[in-house]
Amino acid sequence: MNRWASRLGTGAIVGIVAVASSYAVAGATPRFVVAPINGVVVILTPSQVIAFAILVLGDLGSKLGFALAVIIAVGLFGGLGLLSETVADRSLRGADATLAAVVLTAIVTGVTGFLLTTSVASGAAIAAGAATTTALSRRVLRPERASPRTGRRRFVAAVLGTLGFGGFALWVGEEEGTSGAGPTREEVLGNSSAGPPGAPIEAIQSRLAEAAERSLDVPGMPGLVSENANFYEVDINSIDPEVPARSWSLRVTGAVRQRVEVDYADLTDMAPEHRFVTLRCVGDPLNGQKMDNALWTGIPVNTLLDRARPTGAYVMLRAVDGYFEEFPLAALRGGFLAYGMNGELLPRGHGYPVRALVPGHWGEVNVKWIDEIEVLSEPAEGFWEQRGWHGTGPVNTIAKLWAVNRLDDGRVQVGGHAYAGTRGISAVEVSTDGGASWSSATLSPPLEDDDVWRQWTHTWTPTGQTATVVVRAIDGTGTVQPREDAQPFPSGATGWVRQSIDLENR
Ligand SMILES: Nc1nc2c(c(=O)[nH]1)N[C@H]1C(S)=C(S)[C@@H](COP(=O)(O)O)O[C@H]1N2
Ligand SMILES: [Mo]
Repeated sequence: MNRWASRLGTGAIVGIVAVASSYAVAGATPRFVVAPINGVVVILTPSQVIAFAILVLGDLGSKLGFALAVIIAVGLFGGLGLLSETVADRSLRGADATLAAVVLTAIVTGVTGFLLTTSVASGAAIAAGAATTTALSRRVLRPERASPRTGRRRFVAAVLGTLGFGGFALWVGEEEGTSGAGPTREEVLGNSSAGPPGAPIEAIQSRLAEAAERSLDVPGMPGLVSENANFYEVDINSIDPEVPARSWSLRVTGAVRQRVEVDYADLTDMAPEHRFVTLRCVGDPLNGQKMDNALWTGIPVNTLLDRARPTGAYVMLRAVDGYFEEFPLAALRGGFLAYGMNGELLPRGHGYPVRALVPGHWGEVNVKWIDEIEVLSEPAEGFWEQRGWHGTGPVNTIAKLWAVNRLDDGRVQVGGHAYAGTRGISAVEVSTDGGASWSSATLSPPLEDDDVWRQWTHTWTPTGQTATVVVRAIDGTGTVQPREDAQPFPSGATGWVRQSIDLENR
């Protein structure tokens, strides 16, 4: 093996071990050194690339960004390790040079890791991983001390050792990153301000039971309430911020007569409300799955707005992860600040400790980890609008086709969910002949909230060997779901979901 290949190989191994060590102590938290680098990648990625990634690669887009961040991190720490070695070897000889290389590597990589993550544990783990690897590599990998054969064998051993360590770090890191100590679910959702102790949790349970009862029983079709673990997630960063409830606060700033600030205890001490709210991402493909519904616990945003007395007509919601979205104040008026989700504390991935819910609007303005409501006198652009999206307005009307079943009696059953924000769903129509004729689907009984989806189902006896099913929803104002097809970018997908069913093989 020549000298350069050996050096690059050593650098790569030092980098991998450093990054893996950080993961072992930090897990998928902002203390993992890839997280801040991923944040910079997200900010610097040109909007065309983001649009391409989302449109062409779907979810893969953010995974590619994350993979790029991992590569940058490995390159950074590997490069720092090599640099340290080079400096040491230029100034000293023999054992002194090795000692200097190890110490210098520890200091340089450790300090860099700490500066990136502001975590002593992560910085120390990086230093330890990089320095140990450097020490080992100088004993084991030096080409001048080995014959080509043993050199190759040692290199394979080093690679296997690195992979083994990486696997170990992944396994250890899995355990990290669960929300730290804060008020418990019982303390928060079971607070007694709205009645006897435990009353709010009972109110949640009865509303969830009511929704389960109203769900249509169609095999393969999700119910009216999405489980927290299955609720879709869209984030600008691959690693969610970790925001302790005890240090969280929300400020109302900008064009207001009175600045307002509330902390977690203030918010959760107010009389809670429980609302079903459906969310859908503007990037959701026509028949995609980025649409879900949950029972949220929180307080109306108006409680804070009324205290602040805004003088401007726009708001910019800002969050701990650097995300920001702007839209008319009027849309936020009926909004909600949620800290509970389906009877659990709001999960970290959905905005713990507190998120905004804006009735009838695309998911993107439902800002998670929210820490500021800035009232503006002039309109401005949010994170996604700066990247070409138009996702701050009300949702498009959509009927999904999520289940196709062949019943024992030969009939065909189709079903799905329909959503039109606060306009509501008044009907869903189904065609089984490609749009020539239409019938009304059966709808699930409505949930008693303003911004919720409904389920629909339709069963018929087929005649031919294929059937082309088309579905369209009619919103609460009587408007039929627009027929023209459009991609999600920039204003949300439009068109009617159409699916050809091969009846012979069903
Ligand atoms: N702070 C913050 N809030 C955010 C986002 C984000 O990346 N950061 N993503 C938005 C987008 S695009 C959508 S569709 C919804 C998704 O909410 P969910 O992940 O709880 O489903 O959150 C919105 N709120
Ligand atoms: Mo979104």
